[in-house]
Amino acid sequence: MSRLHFASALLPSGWANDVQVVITAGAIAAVTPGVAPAAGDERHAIALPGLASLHSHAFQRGMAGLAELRGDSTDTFWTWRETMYRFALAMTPDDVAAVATLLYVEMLERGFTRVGEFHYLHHDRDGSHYANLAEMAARIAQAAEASRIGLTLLPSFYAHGSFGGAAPHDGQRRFICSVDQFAALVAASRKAIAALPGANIGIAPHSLRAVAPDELAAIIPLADGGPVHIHAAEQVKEVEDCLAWSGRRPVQWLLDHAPLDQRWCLIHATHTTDEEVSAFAKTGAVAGLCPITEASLGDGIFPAREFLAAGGAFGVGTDSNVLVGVADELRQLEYGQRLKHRQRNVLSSGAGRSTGRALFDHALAGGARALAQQIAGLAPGARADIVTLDAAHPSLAGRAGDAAIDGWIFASGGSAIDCVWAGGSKVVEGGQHKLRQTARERFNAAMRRLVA
Ligand code: NGQ
Ligand code: ZN
Repeated sequence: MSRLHFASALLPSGWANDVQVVITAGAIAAVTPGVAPAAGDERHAIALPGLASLHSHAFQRGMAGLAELRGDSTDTFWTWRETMYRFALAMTPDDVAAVATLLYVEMLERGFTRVGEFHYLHHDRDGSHYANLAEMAARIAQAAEASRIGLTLLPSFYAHGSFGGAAPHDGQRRFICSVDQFAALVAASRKAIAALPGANIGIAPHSLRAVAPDELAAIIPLADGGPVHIHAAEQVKEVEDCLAWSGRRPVQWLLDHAPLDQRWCLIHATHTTDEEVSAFAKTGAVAGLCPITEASLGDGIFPAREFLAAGGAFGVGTDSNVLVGVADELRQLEYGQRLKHRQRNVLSSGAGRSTGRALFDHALAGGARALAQQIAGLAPGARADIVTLDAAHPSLAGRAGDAAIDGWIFASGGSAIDCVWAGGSKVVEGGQHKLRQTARERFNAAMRRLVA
Protein backbone atom coordinates (compact mmCIF):
# COMPACT_ATOMS: atom_id res chain seq x y z
CA MET A 1 0.00 0.00 0.00
CA SER A 2 1.14 3.56 -0.59
CA ARG A 3 -0.39 6.92 0.25
CA LEU A 4 -0.04 10.09 -1.77
CA HIS A 5 -1.18 13.57 -0.85
CA PHE A 6 -1.83 16.32 -3.38
CA ALA A 7 -2.35 20.00 -2.62
CA SER A 8 -4.77 19.91 -5.54
CA ALA A 9 -6.00 17.10 -7.77
CA LEU A 10 -8.33 16.86 -10.74
CA LEU A 11 -11.02 14.35 -9.73
CA PRO A 12 -14.03 13.20 -11.77
CA SER A 13 -16.06 15.83 -9.88
CA GLY A 14 -13.53 18.58 -10.67
CA TRP A 15 -10.60 20.15 -8.84
CA ALA A 16 -10.28 19.35 -5.14
CA ASN A 17 -7.79 20.52 -2.53
CA ASP A 18 -5.81 18.46 -0.03
CA VAL A 19 -6.49 15.11 -1.63
CA GLN A 20 -5.19 11.87 -0.19
CA VAL A 21 -4.98 8.90 -2.57
CA VAL A 22 -4.46 5.39 -1.26
CA ILE A 23 -3.03 2.82 -3.68
CA THR A 24 -3.22 -0.91 -3.16
CA ALA A 25 -2.24 -3.63 -5.63
CA GLY A 26 -1.73 -1.11 -8.42
CA ALA A 27 -5.21 0.39 -8.15
CA ILE A 28 -6.69 3.42 -6.44
CA ALA A 29 -8.34 2.18 -3.24
CA ALA A 30 -9.51 5.50 -1.83
CA VAL A 31 -9.61 9.20 -2.74
CA THR A 32 -10.25 11.61 0.12
CA PRO A 33 -10.37 15.36 -0.48
CA GLY A 34 -10.05 17.97 2.24
CA VAL A 35 -7.63 16.15 4.55
CA ALA A 36 -4.30 17.32 5.85
CA PRO A 37 -1.29 15.24 4.86
CA ALA A 38 -0.65 12.38 7.28
CA ALA A 39 2.77 11.22 8.39
CA GLY A 40 4.14 8.93 5.69
CA ASP A 41 2.09 10.46 2.85
CA GLU A 42 4.22 11.27 -0.18
CA ARG A 43 3.38 14.91 -0.96
CA HIS A 44 3.00 16.63 -4.32
CA ALA A 45 1.40 19.83 -5.56
CA ILE A 46 -0.81 19.16 -8.61
CA ALA A 47 -2.17 15.78 -9.71
CA LEU A 48 -3.95 14.78 -12.90
CA PRO A 49 -5.00 11.38 -14.18
CA GLY A 50 -2.77 9.84 -16.85
CA LEU A 51 -4.23 9.76 -20.35
CA ALA A 52 -4.33 7.07 -23.01
CA SER A 53 -2.57 7.25 -26.33
CA LEU A 54 -5.33 5.26 -27.95
CA HIS A 55 -3.54 4.69 -31.25
CA SER A 56 0.12 3.79 -31.65
CA HIS A 57 2.26 1.93 -34.15
CA ALA A 58 5.26 1.53 -31.88
CA PHE A 59 7.79 0.47 -34.51
CA GLN A 60 7.30 3.77 -36.36
CA ARG A 61 9.06 5.60 -33.51
CA GLY A 62 12.25 4.28 -35.10
CA MET A 63 11.72 6.25 -38.31
CA ALA A 64 10.72 9.49 -36.60
CA GLY A 65 12.34 12.39 -38.44
CA LEU A 66 13.67 10.17 -41.24
CA ALA A 67 10.95 11.02 -43.73
CA GLU A 68 11.41 14.77 -43.81
CA LEU A 69 13.26 14.94 -47.13
CA ARG A 70 11.24 15.64 -50.24
CA GLY A 71 11.25 12.79 -52.73
CA ASP A 72 11.33 12.83 -56.57
CA SER A 73 7.60 13.39 -56.89
CA THR A 74 5.22 15.34 -54.68
CA ASP A 75 5.47 13.91 -51.21
CA THR A 76 2.24 12.59 -49.79
CA PHE A 77 0.92 10.16 -47.24
CA TRP A 78 1.40 7.46 -49.88
CA THR A 79 5.10 8.17 -50.48
CA TRP A 80 5.65 8.36 -46.70
CA ARG A 81 4.01 4.94 -46.48
CA GLU A 82 6.61 3.47 -48.87
CA THR A 83 9.39 4.78 -46.61
CA MET A 84 7.57 3.39 -43.58
CA TYR A 85 7.21 -0.04 -45.23
CA ARG A 86 10.93 -0.17 -46.06
CA PHE A 87 11.69 0.57 -42.43
CA ALA A 88 9.19 -2.02 -41.19
CA LEU A 89 10.70 -4.68 -43.44
CA ALA A 90 14.13 -4.30 -41.85
CA MET A 91 13.16 -4.71 -38.19
CA THR A 92 13.83 -7.80 -36.10
CA PRO A 93 11.83 -8.70 -32.99
CA ASP A 94 14.68 -7.35 -30.86
CA ASP A 95 14.54 -4.06 -32.75
CA VAL A 96 10.82 -3.82 -32.17
CA ALA A 97 11.29 -4.47 -28.46
CA ALA A 98 14.01 -1.80 -28.23
CA VAL A 99 11.96 0.80 -30.10
CA ALA A 100 8.72 0.05 -28.25
CA THR A 101 10.47 0.19 -24.87
CA LEU A 102 11.90 3.64 -25.52
CA LEU A 103 8.57 4.80 -26.93
CA TYR A 104 6.63 3.67 -23.88
CA VAL A 105 9.21 5.27 -21.57
CA GLU A 106 8.72 8.52 -23.50
CA MET A 107 4.94 8.19 -23.37
CA LEU A 108 5.06 7.89 -19.59
CA GLU A 109 7.43 10.84 -19.28
CA ARG A 110 4.98 12.88 -21.35
CA GLY A 111 1.77 11.95 -19.54
CA PHE A 112 0.45 8.85 -21.29
CA THR A 113 -0.10 5.96 -18.89
CA ARG A 114 -1.89 3.60 -21.30
CA VAL A 115 -1.32 2.78 -24.95
CA GLY A 116 -3.62 1.27 -27.55
CA GLU A 117 -1.09 -0.59 -29.66
CA PHE A 118 -2.56 -1.08 -33.14
CA HIS A 119 -0.22 -3.86 -34.01
CA TYR A 120 0.24 -5.20 -37.53
CA LEU A 121 3.95 -5.97 -37.91
CA HIS A 122 3.33 -9.66 -37.24
CA HIS A 123 5.57 -11.83 -39.41
CA ASP A 124 9.21 -12.43 -40.21
CA ARG A 125 11.04 -10.28 -42.72
CA ASP A 126 10.31 -12.58 -45.65
CA GLY A 127 6.64 -12.80 -44.66
CA SER A 128 6.92 -16.30 -43.18
CA HIS A 129 5.26 -16.81 -39.85
CA TYR A 130 7.22 -16.99 -36.61
CA ALA A 131 6.91 -20.26 -34.71
CA ASN A 132 4.95 -18.22 -32.18
CA LEU A 133 2.47 -16.26 -34.30
CA ALA A 134 2.46 -13.63 -31.55
CA GLU A 135 6.27 -13.29 -31.43
CA MET A 136 6.08 -9.57 -32.20
CA ALA A 137 3.09 -9.03 -29.90
CA ALA A 138 5.13 -10.63 -27.12
CA ARG A 139 7.88 -8.03 -27.74
CA ILE A 140 5.29 -5.28 -27.40
CA ALA A 141 4.13 -6.90 -24.16
CA GLN A 142 7.74 -7.02 -22.91
CA ALA A 143 8.14 -3.32 -23.61
CA ALA A 144 4.93 -2.57 -21.73
CA GLU A 145 6.05 -4.71 -18.83
CA ALA A 146 9.47 -3.04 -18.59
CA SER A 147 8.09 0.50 -18.82
CA ARG A 148 4.91 -0.28 -16.80
CA ILE A 149 2.63 1.45 -19.28
CA GLY A 150 -0.89 -0.03 -19.41
CA LEU A 151 -1.23 -1.99 -22.64
CA THR A 152 -4.35 -2.44 -24.72
CA LEU A 153 -3.12 -4.73 -27.46
CA LEU A 154 -5.02 -4.47 -30.72
CA PRO A 155 -3.79 -7.16 -33.11
CA SER A 156 -4.55 -5.94 -36.59
CA PHE A 157 -6.12 -7.92 -39.40
CA TYR A 158 -4.64 -7.01 -42.78
CA ALA A 159 -5.36 -8.95 -45.96
CA HIS A 160 -5.54 -6.66 -49.00
CA GLY A 161 -3.76 -3.85 -50.79
CA SER A 162 -6.87 -1.82 -51.51
CA PHE A 163 -10.67 -1.78 -51.67
CA GLY A 164 -12.48 -4.66 -53.33
CA GLY A 165 -10.14 -7.37 -52.10
CA ALA A 166 -7.11 -6.29 -54.15
CA ALA A 167 -4.03 -8.45 -53.54
CA PRO A 168 -1.58 -7.04 -50.99
CA HIS A 169 1.74 -5.87 -52.35
CA ASP A 170 5.12 -7.22 -51.40
CA GLY A 171 5.91 -4.39 -48.97
CA GLN A 172 2.91 -5.50 -46.89
CA ARG A 173 4.03 -9.13 -46.52
CA ARG A 174 4.76 -8.92 -42.81
CA PHE A 175 1.18 -7.84 -42.05
CA ILE A 176 -0.90 -10.41 -43.91
CA CYS A 177 -3.18 -13.07 -42.37
CA SER A 178 -6.10 -15.19 -43.47
CA VAL A 179 -9.12 -15.10 -41.17
CA ASP A 180 -8.10 -18.45 -39.64
CA GLN A 181 -4.52 -17.35 -39.12
CA PHE A 182 -5.79 -14.17 -37.51
CA ALA A 183 -7.95 -16.15 -35.09
CA ALA A 184 -4.83 -18.10 -34.08
CA LEU A 185 -2.86 -14.86 -33.81
CA VAL A 186 -5.47 -13.30 -31.53
CA ALA A 187 -5.45 -16.41 -29.33
CA ALA A 188 -1.64 -16.33 -29.13
CA SER A 189 -1.76 -12.59 -28.40
CA ARG A 190 -4.15 -13.21 -25.50
CA LYS A 191 -1.54 -15.55 -24.07
CA ALA A 192 1.21 -12.99 -24.61
CA ILE A 193 -0.55 -10.46 -22.35
CA ALA A 194 -2.21 -12.86 -19.93
CA ALA A 195 0.27 -12.27 -17.09
CA LEU A 196 0.76 -8.55 -17.76
CA PRO A 197 -0.81 -6.35 -15.06
CA GLY A 198 -3.38 -3.93 -16.42
CA ALA A 199 -3.32 -5.30 -19.96
CA ASN A 200 -6.35 -6.02 -22.11
CA ILE A 201 -6.95 -6.91 -25.72
CA GLY A 202 -9.23 -6.07 -28.64
CA ILE A 203 -8.89 -6.30 -32.40
CA ALA A 204 -8.06 -3.92 -35.20
CA PRO A 205 -9.35 -4.56 -38.69
CA HIS A 206 -6.73 -2.31 -40.34
CA SER A 207 -8.97 -0.33 -42.71
CA LEU A 208 -11.62 -0.86 -45.37
CA ARG A 209 -8.70 -0.93 -47.79
CA ALA A 210 -7.09 -3.91 -46.09
CA VAL A 211 -10.19 -5.85 -44.97
CA ALA A 212 -13.03 -7.13 -47.17
CA PRO A 213 -16.62 -6.99 -45.85
CA ASP A 214 -16.93 -10.76 -45.32
CA GLU A 215 -13.63 -10.77 -43.42
CA LEU A 216 -14.76 -7.87 -41.25
CA ALA A 217 -17.90 -9.77 -40.30
CA ALA A 218 -15.87 -12.91 -39.59
CA ILE A 219 -13.31 -11.27 -37.29
CA ILE A 220 -15.54 -8.99 -35.18
CA PRO A 221 -16.54 -11.86 -32.84
CA LEU A 222 -12.83 -12.40 -32.10
CA ALA A 223 -12.89 -9.14 -30.12
CA ASP A 224 -14.96 -11.05 -27.59
CA GLY A 225 -16.47 -7.88 -26.16
CA GLY A 226 -13.16 -5.96 -26.29
CA PRO A 227 -12.46 -2.85 -28.35
CA VAL A 228 -12.56 -2.78 -32.15
CA HIS A 229 -10.41 -0.14 -33.85
CA ILE A 230 -10.24 0.66 -37.56
CA HIS A 231 -8.53 3.37 -39.64
CA ALA A 232 -11.11 5.33 -41.63
CA ALA A 233 -11.24 8.29 -44.02
CA GLU A 234 -7.78 9.59 -43.30
CA GLN A 235 -6.94 10.61 -46.85
CA VAL A 236 -9.03 12.13 -49.66
CA LYS A 237 -7.83 9.42 -52.06
CA GLU A 238 -9.09 6.81 -49.63
CA VAL A 239 -12.54 8.43 -49.62
CA GLU A 240 -12.56 8.57 -53.43
CA ASP A 241 -11.48 4.95 -53.77
CA CYS A 242 -14.10 3.87 -51.26
CA LEU A 243 -16.80 5.75 -53.17
CA ALA A 244 -15.66 4.12 -56.42
CA TRP A 245 -15.76 0.69 -54.79
CA SER A 246 -18.99 0.91 -52.79
CA GLY A 247 -20.80 4.15 -53.55
CA ARG A 248 -20.27 5.04 -49.89
CA ARG A 249 -17.67 7.10 -48.09
CA PRO A 250 -15.68 5.09 -45.48
CA VAL A 251 -17.47 6.40 -42.38
CA GLN A 252 -20.84 6.08 -44.12
CA TRP A 253 -19.96 2.52 -45.17
CA LEU A 254 -19.14 1.64 -41.57
CA LEU A 255 -22.33 3.30 -40.29
CA ASP A 256 -24.30 1.20 -42.79
CA HIS A 257 -22.50 -2.13 -42.38
CA ALA A 258 -20.69 -2.37 -39.05
CA PRO A 259 -22.27 -2.61 -35.57
CA LEU A 260 -20.72 0.65 -34.37
CA ASP A 261 -21.14 1.28 -30.66
CA GLN A 262 -19.09 2.33 -27.64
CA ARG A 263 -16.66 -0.54 -28.20
CA TRP A 264 -15.61 0.90 -31.54
CA CYS A 265 -12.99 3.50 -32.34
CA LEU A 266 -12.69 5.06 -35.78
CA ILE A 267 -9.10 6.22 -36.17
CA HIS A 268 -8.73 9.62 -37.90
CA ALA A 269 -12.19 9.88 -39.55
CA THR A 270 -10.71 13.07 -40.96
CA HIS A 271 -12.84 13.42 -44.06
CA THR A 272 -16.43 13.14 -42.88
CA THR A 273 -19.52 15.02 -44.00
CA ASP A 274 -21.98 16.74 -41.64
CA GLU A 275 -24.36 13.79 -41.90
CA GLU A 276 -21.58 11.32 -41.16
CA VAL A 277 -20.42 13.42 -38.20
CA SER A 278 -23.81 13.47 -36.51
CA ALA A 279 -24.60 9.81 -37.16
CA PHE A 280 -21.10 8.77 -36.00
CA ALA A 281 -21.43 10.84 -32.81
CA LYS A 282 -24.74 9.14 -31.98
CA THR A 283 -23.28 5.62 -32.15
CA GLY A 284 -21.08 6.26 -29.10
CA ALA A 285 -18.03 5.08 -31.06
CA VAL A 286 -14.91 7.11 -30.29
CA ALA A 287 -13.08 9.27 -32.80
CA GLY A 288 -9.40 8.35 -32.44
CA LEU A 289 -7.73 11.63 -33.34
CA CYS A 290 -3.97 11.72 -33.93
CA PRO A 291 -3.38 15.43 -34.50
CA ILE A 292 0.40 15.44 -34.77
CA THR A 293 0.56 12.51 -37.17
CA GLU A 294 -2.38 13.88 -39.16
CA ALA A 295 -0.45 17.16 -39.54
CA SER A 296 2.80 15.34 -40.29
CA LEU A 297 1.20 13.23 -43.02
CA GLY A 298 -0.87 16.02 -44.55
CA ASP A 299 -4.13 14.25 -43.83
CA GLY A 300 -6.45 17.17 -43.16
CA ILE A 301 -8.39 18.47 -40.17
CA PHE A 302 -11.16 16.53 -38.41
CA PRO A 303 -14.44 18.44 -37.88
CA ALA A 304 -13.97 18.36 -34.13
CA ARG A 305 -16.19 21.36 -33.36
CA GLU A 306 -19.17 19.84 -35.17
CA PHE A 307 -18.49 16.37 -33.74
CA LEU A 308 -18.47 17.72 -30.18
CA ALA A 309 -21.60 19.75 -30.83
CA ALA A 310 -23.26 16.49 -31.90
CA GLY A 311 -22.21 14.87 -28.61
CA GLY A 312 -19.33 12.82 -30.03
CA ALA A 313 -16.55 11.27 -27.94
CA PHE A 314 -12.91 11.58 -28.91
CA GLY A 315 -9.55 10.46 -27.60
CA VAL A 316 -6.03 11.11 -28.86
CA GLY A 317 -3.35 8.84 -30.23
CA THR A 318 0.31 9.34 -31.04
CA ASP A 319 -0.01 7.04 -34.09
CA SER A 320 3.32 7.35 -36.00
CA ASN A 321 5.01 8.53 -32.79
CA VAL A 322 7.01 11.16 -34.64
CA LEU A 323 6.60 13.29 -31.48
CA VAL A 324 5.18 11.94 -28.24
CA GLY A 325 3.24 13.92 -25.65
CA VAL A 326 -0.17 14.57 -24.15
CA ALA A 327 0.26 18.33 -24.24
CA ASP A 328 1.55 18.18 -27.82
CA GLU A 329 -1.43 16.23 -29.17
CA LEU A 330 -4.01 18.35 -27.36
CA ARG A 331 -2.36 21.60 -28.43
CA GLN A 332 -2.13 20.47 -32.05
CA LEU A 333 -5.77 19.42 -31.99
CA GLU A 334 -6.91 22.85 -30.83
CA TYR A 335 -4.48 24.72 -33.12
CA GLY A 336 -5.76 22.80 -36.15
CA GLN A 337 -9.26 23.97 -35.31
CA ARG A 338 -8.05 27.56 -34.83
CA LEU A 339 -6.33 27.54 -38.22
CA LYS A 340 -9.40 26.07 -39.87
CA HIS A 341 -11.98 28.38 -38.28
CA ARG A 342 -9.73 31.42 -37.78
CA GLN A 343 -10.91 31.72 -34.19
CA ARG A 344 -9.42 31.07 -30.77
CA ASN A 345 -10.47 28.62 -28.05
CA VAL A 346 -12.59 26.63 -30.48
CA LEU A 347 -12.89 23.46 -28.39
CA SER A 348 -13.52 25.17 -25.06
CA SER A 349 -16.84 24.11 -23.58
CA GLY A 350 -18.17 27.66 -23.20
CA ALA A 351 -17.64 31.26 -22.16
CA GLY A 352 -15.01 31.61 -19.47
CA ARG A 353 -14.09 27.91 -19.68
CA SER A 354 -10.55 26.64 -20.12
CA THR A 355 -9.73 25.10 -23.48
CA GLY A 356 -6.99 22.91 -22.03
CA ARG A 357 -9.40 21.49 -19.49
CA ALA A 358 -12.02 20.70 -22.14
CA LEU A 359 -9.42 18.96 -24.32
CA PHE A 360 -8.10 17.04 -21.33
CA ASP A 361 -11.53 15.90 -20.08
CA HIS A 362 -12.61 14.71 -23.52
CA ALA A 363 -9.36 12.85 -24.17
CA LEU A 364 -9.51 11.20 -20.75
CA ALA A 365 -13.06 9.94 -21.18
CA GLY A 366 -12.72 9.03 -24.85
CA GLY A 367 -9.39 7.30 -24.33
CA ALA A 368 -10.82 5.21 -21.50
CA ARG A 369 -13.87 4.25 -23.57
CA ALA A 370 -11.82 3.34 -26.61
CA LEU A 371 -9.50 1.11 -24.58
CA ALA A 372 -12.30 -0.46 -22.53
CA GLN A 373 -11.31 1.02 -19.17
CA GLN A 374 -14.36 1.00 -16.93
CA ILE A 375 -13.28 3.91 -14.75
CA ALA A 376 -11.63 7.05 -16.10
CA GLY A 377 -9.69 9.34 -13.80
CA LEU A 378 -8.66 9.47 -10.18
CA ALA A 379 -11.39 7.38 -8.61
CA PRO A 380 -11.53 4.22 -6.51
CA GLY A 381 -11.22 1.09 -8.63
CA ALA A 382 -9.24 2.75 -11.42
CA ARG A 383 -5.69 1.69 -12.17
CA ALA A 384 -3.39 4.04 -10.27
CA ASP A 385 -2.24 6.09 -13.28
CA ILE A 386 -1.32 9.51 -11.95
CA VAL A 387 0.66 12.46 -13.31
CA THR A 388 1.93 15.38 -11.26
CA LEU A 389 2.84 18.73 -12.75
CA ASP A 390 5.94 20.63 -11.74
CA ALA A 391 4.49 23.60 -9.84
CA ALA A 392 7.87 25.35 -10.08
CA HIS A 393 7.82 25.30 -13.90
CA PRO A 394 7.69 28.89 -15.20
CA SER A 395 4.62 28.18 -17.33
CA LEU A 396 2.75 27.19 -14.16
CA ALA A 397 3.93 30.00 -11.89
CA GLY A 398 1.06 31.65 -10.06
CA ARG A 399 -1.51 29.30 -11.61
CA ALA A 400 -3.82 26.72 -10.17
CA GLY A 401 -6.51 24.41 -11.44
CA ASP A 402 -7.47 24.75 -15.10
CA ALA A 403 -4.94 27.56 -15.58
CA ALA A 404 -2.19 25.06 -14.69
CA ILE A 405 -3.49 22.69 -17.37
CA ASP A 406 -3.51 25.53 -19.90
CA GLY A 407 0.03 26.53 -18.89
CA TRP A 408 1.21 22.95 -19.35
CA ILE A 409 -0.56 22.30 -22.67
CA PHE A 410 -0.09 25.64 -24.40
CA ALA A 411 3.01 27.19 -22.88
CA SER A 412 5.44 24.62 -21.50
CA GLY A 413 6.40 22.71 -24.63
CA GLY A 414 4.88 19.77 -22.79
CA SER A 415 7.79 19.60 -20.38
CA ALA A 416 6.03 20.49 -17.11
CA ILE A 417 5.50 16.92 -15.89
CA ASP A 418 7.18 15.98 -12.65
CA CYS A 419 6.20 12.44 -11.53
CA VAL A 420 4.16 9.63 -13.05
CA TRP A 421 2.71 6.52 -11.44
CA ALA A 422 1.64 3.67 -13.72
CA GLY A 423 -0.35 0.88 -12.14
CA GLY A 424 0.69 2.30 -8.78
CA SER A 425 4.45 2.27 -9.40
CA LYS A 426 6.24 5.53 -9.52
CA VAL A 427 8.17 5.23 -12.78
CA VAL A 428 8.85 8.88 -13.62
CA GLU A 429 10.47 11.30 -11.21
CA GLY A 430 11.72 14.79 -12.07
CA GLY A 431 10.39 14.20 -15.59
CA GLN A 432 12.60 11.16 -16.17
CA HIS A 433 11.61 7.53 -16.37
CA LYS A 434 13.76 5.14 -14.38
CA LEU A 435 14.58 3.23 -17.56
CA ARG A 436 15.35 6.28 -19.65
CA GLN A 437 19.08 5.73 -19.89
CA THR A 438 19.06 1.99 -20.64
CA ALA A 439 16.12 2.34 -23.02
CA ARG A 440 17.92 5.08 -24.92
CA GLU A 441 21.12 3.09 -25.21
CA ARG A 442 19.35 0.03 -26.51
CA PHE A 443 17.25 2.10 -28.92
CA ASN A 444 20.26 4.03 -30.18
CA ALA A 445 22.19 0.81 -30.85
CA ALA A 446 19.25 -0.58 -32.84
CA MET A 447 18.96 2.67 -34.79
CA ARG A 448 22.62 2.81 -35.72
CA ARG A 449 22.15 -0.58 -37.36
CA LEU A 450 18.80 0.13 -38.98
CA VAL A 451 19.48 3.59 -40.30
CA ALA A 452 23.06 2.98 -41.49
C1 NGQ B 1 -0.44 2.56 -40.61
N1 NGQ B 1 -0.65 4.94 -40.52
O1 NGQ B 1 -1.10 1.53 -40.65
O2 NGQ B 1 0.64 2.64 -40.04
C2 NGQ B 1 -0.99 3.79 -41.28
C3 NGQ B 1 -0.43 3.93 -42.67
C4 NGQ B 1 -2.09 2.78 -44.11
C5 NGQ B 1 -1.37 6.02 -40.58
N2 NGQ B 1 -2.44 6.01 -41.29
C6 NGQ B 1 -0.72 2.78 -43.55
N3 NGQ B 1 -1.05 7.09 -39.93
O3 NGQ B 1 -2.99 3.41 -43.59
O4 NGQ B 1 -2.25 2.12 -45.13
ZN1 ZN C 1 -2.54 4.27 -37.60
